[in-house]
Amino acid sequence: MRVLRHLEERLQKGKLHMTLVDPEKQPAEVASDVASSMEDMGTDAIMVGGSTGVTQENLDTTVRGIKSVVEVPVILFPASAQTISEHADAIYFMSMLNSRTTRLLVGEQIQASKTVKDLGLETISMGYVVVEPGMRVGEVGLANPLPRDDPELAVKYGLAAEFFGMDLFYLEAGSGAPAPVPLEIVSAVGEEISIPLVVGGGIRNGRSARELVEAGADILVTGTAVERTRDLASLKEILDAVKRGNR
Ligand code: 1GP
Repeated sequence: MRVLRHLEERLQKGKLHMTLVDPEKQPAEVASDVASSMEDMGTDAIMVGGSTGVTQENLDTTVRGIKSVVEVPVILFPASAQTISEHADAIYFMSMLNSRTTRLLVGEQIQASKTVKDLGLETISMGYVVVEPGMRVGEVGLANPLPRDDPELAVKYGLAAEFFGMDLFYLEAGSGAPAPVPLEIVSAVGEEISIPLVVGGGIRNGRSARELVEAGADILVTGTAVERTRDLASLKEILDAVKRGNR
């Protein structure tokens, strides 16, 4: 089944969790173990990508390793057109809507388009907005980070993504952010847009996860909590908070 359709069907039943694995941060065997334990805990997809340090080799070996041990979809979360793996199930065809450079708005996507087609990768189009503090991705992406006290601007970005026909809208506080995207922003955007709202960056415990899904996030992404803690208890707490109330 196509990945987007699979995710949409699961979203009919409730909220989703995705695990972000950065190929630079650990060898492929470790990444595969992490992905496999996250699948056992109920994660709905594995995203593979990172802002820096992703090479064709570490990407391919990581994606292949993960694919060999999980059944959930493996989706590329690309930083540029340079590193795309044919072994993934799909790729986020994403635009950083608040980047100051046309390179991340549309330039990398133009460079990548023919390769993506030739590899037969499913594309899932996604509007991506970096929220303060933005961390590394905000810096390398030359973002004008969305102010944490401006839910109205966030809504405008979300609606623009929807009206462009994008499949998903992602609010990103940045990997390793000290706090997730503010709840006021999540609830304002969640109320206005009709495409699924993805929220990531700085989600470390069950309480944050629960508050974000209650505020209106449809899909939560965690990366650092997975890498850093390997603390099964807090990861389980996050998964349980996301899945609570799912049918
Ligand atoms: C990064 O939002 C994700 O794109 C994950 O962030 O590493 O802080 O969980 P964390």
